[in-house]
Amino acid sequence: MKKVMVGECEFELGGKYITEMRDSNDILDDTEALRERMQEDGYLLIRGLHDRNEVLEARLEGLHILNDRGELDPNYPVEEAVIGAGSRGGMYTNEKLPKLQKVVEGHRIMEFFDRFLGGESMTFDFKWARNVGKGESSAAHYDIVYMGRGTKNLYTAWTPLCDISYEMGGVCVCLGSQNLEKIKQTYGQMDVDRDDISGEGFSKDPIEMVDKFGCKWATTEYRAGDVLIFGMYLMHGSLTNTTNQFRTSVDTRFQLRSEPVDERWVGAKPRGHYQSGKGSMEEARAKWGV
Ligand SMILES: O=C(O)CCC(=O)C(=O)O
Repeated sequence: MKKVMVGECEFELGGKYITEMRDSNDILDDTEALRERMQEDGYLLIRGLHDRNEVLEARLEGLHILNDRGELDPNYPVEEAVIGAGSRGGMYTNEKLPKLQKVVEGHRIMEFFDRFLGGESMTFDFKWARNVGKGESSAAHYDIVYMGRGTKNLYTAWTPLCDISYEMGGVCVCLGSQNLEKIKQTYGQMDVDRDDISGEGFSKDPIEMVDKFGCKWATTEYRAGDVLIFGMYLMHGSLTNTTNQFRTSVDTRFQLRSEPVDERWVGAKPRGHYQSGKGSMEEARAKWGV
């Protein structure tokens, strides 16, 4: 059986802790069915929504920046994104990435959201373009705690910028976590800046999401062109990158233009987070009783 790493834990895919996601390409033209699927599964995986070549070009645009910074191993072609000695990867924040913008603000995704949301959609100007290094993963979290000052009818689109194997570690979601009312009413009301609590996530222990909260993880291998869409109250994280190559991906946000917007993430120079996140999540969870 295939083994996958979530954080520090190794699980059998198809076992008690983690299963394979399903895609929604069969219902892609049926907007009502997509909305129902989102309610039911908490996510929509759409294969090949983007033009694969445009996605790969967008990735290369970013990799050249990493290469100029000396973060790639010079013994390999830039496209292989082999991690250089001592390199930490991280996110692009101020760089201009027109090819990336062309994908993540392109007509395919905007039209999808216009239809799915039932009105003119918009996307935050800030894009979370990530280069995830060896041994790294994202801990379980809701997105609402980072971007919840506008409408709650907000969606994340997570876009792999290359083919992402289980070993390279794409996003995994926690099935049923969109219905964990107590967590939504406590952790889900938090704002990392207002409350100055650590933004590192709700839980670094993938086992507790299953054994304590009754959810099951789901993931897949992604291909450049795919997109994974989910709402603000779906607990998610990522598998661990166990390869020597950067896992390149970008996450972006979409909402109706007519609804309130979280001002931290829009404008020519989005303000972003402004607190250091000193407060402990463990203490906050003990107080909330979750
Ligand atoms: O790419 C990752 O590891 C995390 C992405 C994420 O948390 C998100 O898209 O909201």
